[in-house]
Amino acid sequence: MTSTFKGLQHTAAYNSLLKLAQSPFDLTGTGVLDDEERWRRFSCTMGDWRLFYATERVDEAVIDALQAMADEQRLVAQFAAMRRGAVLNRIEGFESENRQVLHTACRDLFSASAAMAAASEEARREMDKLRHFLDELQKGKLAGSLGQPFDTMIHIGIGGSDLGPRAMLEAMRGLALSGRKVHFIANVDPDDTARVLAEVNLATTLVTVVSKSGTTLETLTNETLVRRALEVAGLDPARHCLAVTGKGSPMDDPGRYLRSFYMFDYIGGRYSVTSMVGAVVLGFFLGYEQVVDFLRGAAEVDALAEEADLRRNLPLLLALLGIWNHNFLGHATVAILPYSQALHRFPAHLQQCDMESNGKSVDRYGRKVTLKTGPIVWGEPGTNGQHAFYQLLHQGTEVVPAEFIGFRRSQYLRDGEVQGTTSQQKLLANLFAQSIALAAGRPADNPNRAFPGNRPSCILLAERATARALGALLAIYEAKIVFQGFCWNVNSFDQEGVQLGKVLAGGLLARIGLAVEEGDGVGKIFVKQILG
Ligand code: G6Q
Repeated sequence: MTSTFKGLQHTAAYNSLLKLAQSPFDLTGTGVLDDEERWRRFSCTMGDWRLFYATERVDEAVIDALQAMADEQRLVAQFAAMRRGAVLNRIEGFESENRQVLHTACRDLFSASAAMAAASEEARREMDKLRHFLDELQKGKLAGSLGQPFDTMIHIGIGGSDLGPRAMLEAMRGLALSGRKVHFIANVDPDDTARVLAEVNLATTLVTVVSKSGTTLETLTNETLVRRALEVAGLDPARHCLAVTGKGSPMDDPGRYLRSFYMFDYIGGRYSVTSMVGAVVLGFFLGYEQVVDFLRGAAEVDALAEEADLRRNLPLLLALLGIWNHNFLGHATVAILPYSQALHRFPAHLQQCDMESNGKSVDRYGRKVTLKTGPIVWGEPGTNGQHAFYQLLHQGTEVVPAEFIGFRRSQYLRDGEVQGTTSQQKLLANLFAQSIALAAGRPADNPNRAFPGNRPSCILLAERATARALGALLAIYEAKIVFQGFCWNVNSFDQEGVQLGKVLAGGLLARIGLAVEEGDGVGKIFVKQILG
């Protein structure tokens, strides 16, 4: 079989990198981290964001070899082809989704010539519908079925239809329109719905049901529960519910909804934040202009990620530093550590986006991979994490590469000096000190108080958590994940493991009814032992 794409182990640079990994750069050396030139050289700016990677175990030779690997694998060319509509969601020679990958088109609305004009045109149409809808809301032209204006939104969706929109909405709470409230329901646990219903006034609530497939058990169940609650409250669900779904899905039934918005089969769920999946709830909460800024930030990164020079392409750099840590230095996980309360759900979004994309064992030709693919991604906001799992980061036997994320200024711009410093200064001092301490370590005669150092990390820094900076951050990570998938030569855009979960639960539920009468093995155990 002739393979257009090759995994990194088939590149000439792979062997150079293996050799370099035998004696990686020593960060514990005297003066290494005081060297301003090292900090300047190992940093990269893209739009609102600056990446500092002086605290990674790299030198110029490693970066040169990573560049050679990127060139050999044509990583940037593949990214550019993705933006222009190449059918990359496929496994060659086997049945697969066989689709284009065009989440970038959702935000390619700002340049004169979009990379994929037809898809951007569809995105533009949905954005126009959204603007019109938000305008009507703002002007009080839309009201609930008892005539009261809407001030609350319940967003129902799960997985890609929940995590990204929720992470980004949480990240922008400080920018919300006054008086607007948003709640999320994802879990099929009835307590998730009950908790939200107990908190809202349904007469002033819009319910956005988000499901690309329009068939997801959790979402349809929660929609039904909320519709029933609306009816019990004497309200007409068709005047309170909005749909965001795929064209032609079972939910594409405009008569049942006040408005229907669409996303398209070339947008994967976990990459759908900048489609209507995220835009409707963000628009309600923040207003249309902030959504435009958010998309603009993402679009800027998408265009800049076509830069071939690794040292000037931030997401590519982040991706290849990750490959260096994972495949060459052998670290199994990566911690995402935002020193920002606004980003408290961002690690959860990346868990999905990264692990669902690159948690794969066969390559794009269906062959078993021979190298480790996606790492385990986890994290929590600092400084909270410092009082919890950082013990393991500093002294555990598992070395965990860390990606710190921070902002120079707070989002609310409300801060106060306590004991001579502001909270923002304390927050950033902690971020910086942790990165340095992990890298430099600290020798001590008492082995229990010694810190080995040489634990790699990098820092992503922006001025403030604005809509544009957050759109850019989202796109940086989406592109990082895509570049890594290209590097491992896996299809980062399907999710058979998730599909399996959907089928498994459905199958078991269908058997409950039959279980007792027909003596069905697993069904019977479930009914007797689990349901009780
Ligand atoms: C994302 C996955 C998955 C999906 C959910 C919800 O990439 O495909 O997390 O988003 O299973 O699917 P629906 O949007 O179709 O309800």
